[in-house]
Amino acid sequence: MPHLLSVRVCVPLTLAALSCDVAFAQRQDIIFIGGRPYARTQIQEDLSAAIGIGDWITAADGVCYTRWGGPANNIIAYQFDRWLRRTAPPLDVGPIPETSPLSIRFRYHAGHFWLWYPLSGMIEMRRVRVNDGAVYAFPVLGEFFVDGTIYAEFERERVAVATSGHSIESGDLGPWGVYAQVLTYDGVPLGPRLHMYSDFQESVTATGTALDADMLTVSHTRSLGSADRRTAMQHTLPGGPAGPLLPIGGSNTSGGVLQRNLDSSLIVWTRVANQQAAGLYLSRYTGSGALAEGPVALGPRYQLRALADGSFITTLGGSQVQIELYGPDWVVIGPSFGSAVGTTRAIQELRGLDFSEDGTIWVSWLARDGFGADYYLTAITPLTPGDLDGDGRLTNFDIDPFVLALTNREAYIAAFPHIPPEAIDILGDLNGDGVLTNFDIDPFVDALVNGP
Ligand SMILES: [Ca+2]
Ligand SMILES: [Ca+2]
Repeated sequence: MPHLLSVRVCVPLTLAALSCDVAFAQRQDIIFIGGRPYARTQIQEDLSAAIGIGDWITAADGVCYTRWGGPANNIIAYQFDRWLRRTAPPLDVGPIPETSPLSIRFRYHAGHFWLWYPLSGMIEMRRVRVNDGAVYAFPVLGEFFVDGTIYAEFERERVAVATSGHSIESGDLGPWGVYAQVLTYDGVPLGPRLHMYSDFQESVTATGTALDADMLTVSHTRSLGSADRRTAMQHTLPGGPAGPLLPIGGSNTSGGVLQRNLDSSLIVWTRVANQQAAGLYLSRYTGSGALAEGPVALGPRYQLRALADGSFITTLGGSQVQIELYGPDWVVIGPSFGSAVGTTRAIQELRGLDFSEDGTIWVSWLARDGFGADYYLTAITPLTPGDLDGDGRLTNFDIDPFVLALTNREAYIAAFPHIPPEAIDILGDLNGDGVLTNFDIDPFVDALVNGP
């Protein structure tokens, strides 16, 4: 059995020889969520041109990658900016692991794709980077593990990994348990692999992990017979020992740590075990594990993605893709909104969802009926006053586009074809009268110098 850590070299992989200049059928409109304007951009997959847009989404820094199983059994990643422009050719990021596709986790972080997954008898993690058109894969973790489950979280050049299953130590099957370890991005352990919890009935599964400067947190759910589950978290220093079990929720609760926030608080999700429709709950714990807020009942909600300030998006069920946005105070912002700018098929299904730090919401979804299905990717991008170059921030690079939009709107539209013309008066209106005029010049300069 190959051991990834024994191959510590960069492996150049071939670039997928697919063109990236095929125009997607694109639709765009402007929606308001809680009074704030967003551009909603939708593109449709073009299978006749042999180009997909992928399904699972990972987004950060205003960049979105989608993942698709390519024809040669490799994972193909597609890169888009916040206006759904393709900013790189399709990338072949390596073979699909021989495991359930549902168990492959995929994240874009710190300029790398990260993939982690259990295999038969192994757990593996690798990161993949693109440089001058060449693709390099770096192994991060490869450990013998039977029936493993793996979660990972990233923090300041470190990755925290929580696993459950049978560890294999020196060729011997260890006890079933939950384990945790902190590694560098190159896979160098920063401490021992910690044995967090054991259960000889094989009834405990890791459900999440979080890391900050000196605290590693692992959550897990135990099955106490057929009708009861208990969820708990444990804190530890990266060097151990594992802390006591801190119960999360009551009886028959499944759940886990979703993430650690900028203020070191922890967001934890729970639901009554095996009752998806009974609803999702969120709680906030202090860094030391005391319940600070919640559980807040969200009702029947399905996907959940949060930002480090505590704001999050979640999805409703039903025959249309509907999303809700909550602020850092966990108060819902406006009514729910859809991912579709337009489709001719009646039933919509969510495929992938993410939320990036610039506030953009990314959705891959399909629309189907008795005759077929169409695949779409939508970006719902906040419109920031003064951000005339559309990168999400007001900076000196917006001065020339602001002047252009003010003095020659036709030329601005030609220079920024990805920004909908209806957005110009939203982006350029700094004095709040709804249109871009000379009266916005002074407030624009003021916002540039002093902040919005
Ligand atoms: Ca800008
Ligand atoms: Ca104005």
